[in-house]
Amino acid sequence: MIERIDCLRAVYSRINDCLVVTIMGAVAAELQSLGHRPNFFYLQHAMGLASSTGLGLALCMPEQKVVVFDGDGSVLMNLGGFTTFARYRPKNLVHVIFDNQSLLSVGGFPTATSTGSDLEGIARAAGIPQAKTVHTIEEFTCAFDDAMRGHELISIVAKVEAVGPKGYVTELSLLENRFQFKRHIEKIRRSNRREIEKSG
Ligand SMILES: Cc1ncc(C[n+]2csc(CCOP(=O)(O)OP(=O)(O)O)c2C)c(N)n1
Repeated sequence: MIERIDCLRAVYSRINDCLVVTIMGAVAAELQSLGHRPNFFYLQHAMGLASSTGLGLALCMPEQKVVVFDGDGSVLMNLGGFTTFARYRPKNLVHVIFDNQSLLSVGGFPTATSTGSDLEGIARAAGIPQAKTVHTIEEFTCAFDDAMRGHELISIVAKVEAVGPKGYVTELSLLENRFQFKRHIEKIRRSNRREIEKSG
């Protein structure tokens, strides 16, 4: 089975120009270990709501690609998120769920995907026909690249091992990340406004 860090490493160079939102814990620490950037926001505490944060950003900034790195436990906590995704279908949102079948960041308790619940099936039934499950780095990279090129909402469920970094606390504080991300969004908005003014 593949490891999430290898998936992140495989697509790290492709997420320079989008807004990236992650859940807290292992994913956030792994992405930061590859190198933090001002376009990355690691949502702390509000488990389940990275997808909703990504949806809000995608709807507010339709010209901007938004990538969410989610977890199975978080998604299971906010299953209604799929139905809201399906209702608004933002064309610029790429939803990646790393399904390690566990709440790894709090000790590894098994989630419902370990007993057969199928997140791709749930996403499809909620109204996201492009949902797909991947099992290899090649499949993951291919699905991610297609999603980044495409103009359709997609949820990619990557089946990964329940392994992560040794620690989840990083040097970047929540507030620092929050203000940096906000400034980054403001910069994009200013530059978009300038483009519109230039084109008359
Ligand atoms: C509302 C709420 N409940 C519980 C927690 C504690 N918590 C933090 S991370 C986490 C596990 C997240 O699991 P998953 O989304 O599967 O990601 P993984 O840790 O496996 O990468 C939990 C239970 C929280 N932060 N907020």
